[in-house]
Amino acid sequence: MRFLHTADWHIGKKLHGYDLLTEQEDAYRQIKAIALAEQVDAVVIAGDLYDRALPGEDAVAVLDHMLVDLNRQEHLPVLAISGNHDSAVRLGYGREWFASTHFYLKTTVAESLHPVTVGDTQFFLLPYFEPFAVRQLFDDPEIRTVTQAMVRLVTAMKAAFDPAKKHVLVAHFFAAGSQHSDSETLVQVGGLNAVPTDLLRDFDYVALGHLHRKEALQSEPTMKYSGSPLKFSTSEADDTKGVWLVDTATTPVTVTFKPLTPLHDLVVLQDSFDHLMDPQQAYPVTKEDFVTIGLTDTTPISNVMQRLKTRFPRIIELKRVNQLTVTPKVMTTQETQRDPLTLMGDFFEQVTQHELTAQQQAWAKTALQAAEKGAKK
Ligand SMILES: [Mn+2]
Repeated sequence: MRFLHTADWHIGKKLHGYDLLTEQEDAYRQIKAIALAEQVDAVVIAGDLYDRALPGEDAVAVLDHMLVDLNRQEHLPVLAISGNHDSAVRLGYGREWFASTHFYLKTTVAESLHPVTVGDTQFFLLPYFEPFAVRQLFDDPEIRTVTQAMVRLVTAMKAAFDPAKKHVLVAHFFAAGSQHSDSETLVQVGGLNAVPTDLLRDFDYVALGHLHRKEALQSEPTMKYSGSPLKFSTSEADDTKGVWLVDTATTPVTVTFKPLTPLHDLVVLQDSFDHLMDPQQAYPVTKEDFVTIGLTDTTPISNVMQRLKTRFPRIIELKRVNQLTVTPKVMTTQETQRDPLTLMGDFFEQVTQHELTAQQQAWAKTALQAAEKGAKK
């Protein structure tokens, strides 16, 4: 059989305040088009369907429409799990009815032990979990870490392996050795929560969600993060987002990447303020693209964000790339006793690498005089 592996849709997510529903709907249409063109037998969504445990009404309507379209209109089996951003209880509502149309949505660890079979493959659908859930399931107080929990879960899953079938694990966790990006919730990755990939060797493929870059886990050709369909942070600006197609007919399984084209891209521009504002300068962005700007200027610029937004309306981040790191110079007692205007001029020069202009000197003088007058009162 052939299936499509995607994850981390995060429906309802905002990018630095900008709504992404339009972009998410566009990405969904592309995913569906790939699923239909490639004649997949199932679509796997490895968690984080929503961005929040309590998604907004618009997000609920959008995801509902996507799932109805995929499963009821196109009759594609859908295999999904809850991620750490989803509420297992809220997302899991109705899942027993959904199964009647081959929409398998698993939100508890107990359900992961009963595989769903599609064609020649058994799918073990393991939602995001905390160790206590597995401790309760096996009634074993010794289970304290995610790794201990996985050892028990994998043993139980293997007991359900049909040797005539291929075996796929769908899960939402941090696999040891993976790299994270800025859009993932950091408390959930790394350290004690990392699952060693050695534990997962008996699966023919591991369809992971949680990390947002498909390159997050490089060392294992049959254990993959699909990554998110959209770029969710500046650290993902150079990524190509997409989905994996997995063919189970071969051993090992055959994995192919299918890219998605962003409706509105996330682009990093690095340049001086004057260049960025110059209408003669062309940049590879549209008015609707999300832009992170790295300003090369070292001098202060007033209303910089407001002015840049007249040219790039959807700025998500503004950074100074040549920010000077100033080490205050040690002054002699004599130097500290110089007049305030000279001291201010020296300081300004240290910080900006520019001398005060005549106009700035005049302003400084007026301000100092006013301050002195105030102090004497
Ligand atoms: Mn996620």
